Amino acid sequence: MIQAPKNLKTIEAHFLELQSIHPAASGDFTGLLSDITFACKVISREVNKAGLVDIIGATGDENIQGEVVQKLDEFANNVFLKCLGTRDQVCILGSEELDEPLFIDAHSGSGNYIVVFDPLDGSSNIDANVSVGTIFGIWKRKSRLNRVDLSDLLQAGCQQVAAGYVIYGSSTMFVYTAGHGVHGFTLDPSLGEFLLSHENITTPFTGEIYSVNEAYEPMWEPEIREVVRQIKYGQNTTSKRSDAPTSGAGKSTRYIGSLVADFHRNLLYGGIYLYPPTKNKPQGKLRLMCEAAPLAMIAEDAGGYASDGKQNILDIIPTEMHMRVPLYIGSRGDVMWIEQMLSKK
Ligand code: P6P
Repeated sequence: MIQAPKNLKTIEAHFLELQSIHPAASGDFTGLLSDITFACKVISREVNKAGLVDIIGATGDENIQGEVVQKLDEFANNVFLKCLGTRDQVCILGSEELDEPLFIDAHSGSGNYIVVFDPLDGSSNIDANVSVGTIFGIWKRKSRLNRVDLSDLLQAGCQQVAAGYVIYGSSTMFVYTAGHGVHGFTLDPSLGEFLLSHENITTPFTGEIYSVNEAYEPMWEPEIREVVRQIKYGQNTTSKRSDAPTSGAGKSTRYIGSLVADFHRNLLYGGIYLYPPTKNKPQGKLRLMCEAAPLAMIAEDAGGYASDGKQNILDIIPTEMHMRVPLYIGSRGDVMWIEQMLSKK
């Protein structure tokens, strides 16, 4: 006898349910989310066959971050620009791959939404078949009375109306929040549909995992070294694991080198991802608008927290699109402990 599917809900059906909460909604927001979903399906298809066609490998170009642009980076960026750049809903697009923001149809300025995205984060791992991801944040323009300008782009993360990421891993999963819970959808390639698989994701208050590149330890400030030392060996009191190794505080280290993959695992299992400032990167490596702020909205809506070591990531007003910030993100208890430790200095 065939089992009836328990809860066969597509992501589009979920978007429409979300729209029904706002009776006055025009459908623009739903259309925008659907366009982003479609773009990520196209990217997923290419990422998952990258090993089969000559699309991997570097183009030899460099982006504003001085990182060698992988062909899939360019492809993913172009897919987003094609899927979102021709829509009435959007007035500004910002991409980790673009030196400057893209003002869409600056004359009519009809679009209500600003989308800032990292089209393919962790792309240096592509050739090794490691999970990579797309990250996006959506803001609304500040006023329809004025022409769209940079002030509509440079808004704090707490002003986001939605945020999400897609992880291209053993399966492709779309995780997003629009302020009504964090929900995960897994792509069924045979249907070409994202199906609801993780409703109302919440993250544990503390976790047993920490994710940081410890090779930079010599370049950290002393207080950061002490934080990581205590997570590993000392008085980090947030760990509750009964079988903690005698020399440790019970945390295990997991660092994939792909932010979306590390963040996603820690979101589900509990834990913390750290990218502290170093001597040669005094503001850290990660971008506020296309990485930290969207993931911070997701973390917070799932019960977690994100800090730059001093304040909530969501409260930081960007000074420019590619502004970088130190990032401590994940289980609320773990991140607040770090913020407390770093505020003592
Ligand atoms: P590092 C990838 O380049 C990325 O932006 C994140 O996905 C990842 O967590 C981090 O940088 C890795 O940086 O300096 O440890 O190689």
